[in-house]
Amino acid sequence: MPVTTLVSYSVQRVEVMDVEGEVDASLMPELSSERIAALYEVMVLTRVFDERMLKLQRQGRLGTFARVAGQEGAHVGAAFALRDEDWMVPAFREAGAFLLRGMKMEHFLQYWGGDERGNVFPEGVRMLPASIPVGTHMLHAAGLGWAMKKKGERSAVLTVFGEGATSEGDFSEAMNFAAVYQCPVVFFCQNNQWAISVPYHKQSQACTVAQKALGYGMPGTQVDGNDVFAVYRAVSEALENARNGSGPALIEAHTYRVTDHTTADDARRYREDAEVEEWRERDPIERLGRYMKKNGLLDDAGETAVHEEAVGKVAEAVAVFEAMEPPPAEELFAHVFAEITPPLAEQRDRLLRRLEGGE
Ligand SMILES: Cc1ncc(C[n+]2csc(CCOP(=O)(O)OP(=O)(O)O)c2C)c(N)n1
Repeated sequence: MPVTTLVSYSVQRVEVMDVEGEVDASLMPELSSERIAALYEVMVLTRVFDERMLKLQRQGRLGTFARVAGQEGAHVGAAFALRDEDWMVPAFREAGAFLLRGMKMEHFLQYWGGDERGNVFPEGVRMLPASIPVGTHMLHAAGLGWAMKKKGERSAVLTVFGEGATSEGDFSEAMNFAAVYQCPVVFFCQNNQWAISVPYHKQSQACTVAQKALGYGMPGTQVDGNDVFAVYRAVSEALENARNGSGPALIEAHTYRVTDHTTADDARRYREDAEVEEWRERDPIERLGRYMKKNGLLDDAGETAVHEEAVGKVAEAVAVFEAMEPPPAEELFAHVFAEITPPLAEQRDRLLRRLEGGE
């Protein structure tokens, strides 16, 4: 009886721009100077916003926040490839994509301040709210993609999640469904290598996330997630294939979370500073800045101006957020069940009585 190889696989990694900002011209995606400048501005705005969020939380002016510093090349680069008619289905570590897709910064602040009323997008923006439950939203993305296909829309869905989410059953169900029904969904994994304190090698025996695509019958590619051009190139291609009816794809952006998991975490307790420093050297914003300077798209004065403009925008949004009326106490109990359960109703009524001084 012969032994034959039924399937063999290889996983490709795409890199377009190195740490010094040198690009491989044959792989460089088509992007005008204006678009590159816009990309840079959103990435800087995201970084400035992220740093401000930490300070606000430390000063007791904000509930919590899942920081994104170091991951701007990945999620901003991916969202930048979307068209207005595409949907984005995010997790919770994509601040730059929320801003890029049109969520008002003051509403984003309101949301992380614990007020659900901040969870609003301008009319017509095709984006679902943040998904704090890890991985559940990938199923929503598959369903959205299926609906779009049935309606004959020529658009696609981009869903973003961490590598930890690929250990959830929801990932498997969503990937399988999307592949079987050839839904126009791009599964975009920000592999930042840590799921809170669990490193990737304890999370999975697969040496890449990208290779997981093989088992579902869809293409899987890894990109340097700190190289915004590689991310943009891979996601644009995958979205276009999806819009054209070629089905779903998985893209793994190999990146790193250089900050704590959230403002409630202290990453120094479970990982080495040297590892973090190594990744700081690969900073996606500095890398893009180097490319732009080498190509006459940015100078020192321009760099300062972009930074200052971002600081101004964030300060304005913080002022609007802090002038907002706090939510009514009963809001705490809304938005979980369509019809409130009796125990929750009892808790709500007790809280309201206490606040009125009756208990
Ligand atoms: C279903 C579910 N289980 C556990 C948690 C607690 N939790 C929040 S974030 C997180 C780690 C997620 O890691 P990953 O998917 O890699 O995303 P990252 O936080 O690194 O962006 C966990 C376990 C949760 N929010 N939801």
